[in-house]
Amino acid sequence: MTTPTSLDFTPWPPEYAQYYRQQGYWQDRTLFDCLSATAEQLPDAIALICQDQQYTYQQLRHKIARLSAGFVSLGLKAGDNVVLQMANEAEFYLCFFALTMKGIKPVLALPAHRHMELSYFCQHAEAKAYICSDQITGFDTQQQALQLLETCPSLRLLVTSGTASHREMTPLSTLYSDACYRQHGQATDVAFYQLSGGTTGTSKLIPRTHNDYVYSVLGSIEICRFNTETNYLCVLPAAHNFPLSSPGSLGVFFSGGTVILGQDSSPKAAFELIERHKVTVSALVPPLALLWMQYAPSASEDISSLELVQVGGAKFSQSTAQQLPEKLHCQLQQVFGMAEGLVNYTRLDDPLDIIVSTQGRPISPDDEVLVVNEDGEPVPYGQEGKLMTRGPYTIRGYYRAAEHNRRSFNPEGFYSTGDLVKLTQDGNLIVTGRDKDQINRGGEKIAAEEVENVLLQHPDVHDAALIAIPDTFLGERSCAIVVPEQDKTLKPIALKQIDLKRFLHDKGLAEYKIPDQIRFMAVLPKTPVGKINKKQLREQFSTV
Ligand code: AMP
Ligand code: DBH
Repeated sequence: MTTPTSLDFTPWPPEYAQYYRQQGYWQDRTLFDCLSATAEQLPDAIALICQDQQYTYQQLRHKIARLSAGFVSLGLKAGDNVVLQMANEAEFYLCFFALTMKGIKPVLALPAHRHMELSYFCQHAEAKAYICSDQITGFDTQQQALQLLETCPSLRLLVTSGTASHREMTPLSTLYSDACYRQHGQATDVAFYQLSGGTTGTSKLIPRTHNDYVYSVLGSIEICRFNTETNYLCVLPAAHNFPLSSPGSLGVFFSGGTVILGQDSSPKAAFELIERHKVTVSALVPPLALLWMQYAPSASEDISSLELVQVGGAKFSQSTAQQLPEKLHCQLQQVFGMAEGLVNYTRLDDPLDIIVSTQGRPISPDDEVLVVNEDGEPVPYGQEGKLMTRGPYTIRGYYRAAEHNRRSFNPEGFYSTGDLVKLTQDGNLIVTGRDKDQINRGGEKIAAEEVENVLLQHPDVHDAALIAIPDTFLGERSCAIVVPEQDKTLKPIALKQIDLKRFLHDKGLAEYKIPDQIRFMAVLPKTPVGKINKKQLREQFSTV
């Protein structure tokens, strides 16, 4: 077998592709085909509600076809990459489908990303356009766009969903042309890029094909029983893999329900939407679930329409999971997924103890799951090991990351998730820990190395390590241990937490990656082979 080195996209080996097709997982339908199928069956059903806007399926499809023609008239074409950064607004879905139907591949940046992340995405993907929202609180995306234009030579176009405040910006509203339903590319092609939480210096781009993504959504619809009666409230960032595809908004669009897009995830705002639109299901990260549960007993809103709350993105503690059904008067589903592919669900008819104590089992009978020890050998049921996986919707390689791919995928194509799990006899997974150098801050992933590298750029920082500290609300928060440089008298330079945080902020690092705490040390402890001993640091700092 040859290991891909410079390929942008590592395809599944032909025998796997053939098998996945034979099994009916890959149906050779594009994302837009699936939306169109619903629009044909239920043209007048409400697809999307966002603030005072509302679209039927027919309207949504038509608007997408008009926008896609506009993107093409701007000179974008099949094979081009763009960076898409949107708040929770209808335009996100319009752009997502309009681009992917023409073979233009968006990198799905999150609203929290800032210059450091965005410029990396633009450069790494040689993006032709930055398409942004005007509604990201506290962030001037148009100013950001101009900065990107200066630093990213490939960028030619800047598009905003708002009113253009600079002549370099094109308003999205001017792009709607005569509807063009013609698609470019095939279902086997990469449709867009998701982002990994990352473990190394930068987050990785995850190429998802129409075929594999559509299957992950259709499989999820069946498990979560989404149908025409589903009213799904999306309050997590719409582009994130969980609310987009598990089954998420795409699951709704492919099954004929209604997406209610919320801008404010706080319980009061969300409960108002639940009451007004008779929401039946929503997806939350654990800290948000906790907030909703705390608010519910005193809520004046009627949330009795809620049937199912999905919780995922980070470990949901068993004791909190136990309380969710009675606090929110609905069913709980745990979701353990990753933008690279594999998604696990507890099933709706599982006994309550499975739902509260496990993170569920894979979508597909052909998701291959291995739990292995240090030597790569499978461990017995119930024993902790590293989770590796391969399957019909799990990528075989990141985009343009040959070296990283050699570490993250074994020669048989299994992806090393970096999660430590136990597999129960009945096939459910329990997440027990992690062997990747990452902090999971309430579902937001932070690659320790990325933050350390930026800290090291400070002239007075000699060494730095980012570690996870247990946190009752977030699950984990981040703590940077910093070794200051010495002055001429060999005394450590006095550094202030606030100045270092500002430094990281000014470097353009996303806010959620800025350490919650910073502690100082004269020297970092090392392991016998000379690596920073993070285990020791975690033990030392976990109680402060
Ligand atoms: P990413 O690769 O950035 O999409 O993040 C996926 C990672 O989030 C997984 O590999 C896990 O580490 C973590 N994760 C997602 N869902 C859960 C869950 N329900 N319980 C524990 N960890 C989770
Ligand atoms: O954390 C994740 O990335 C995640 C969680 C739940 C995910 O990608 C998913 C479901 O699809």
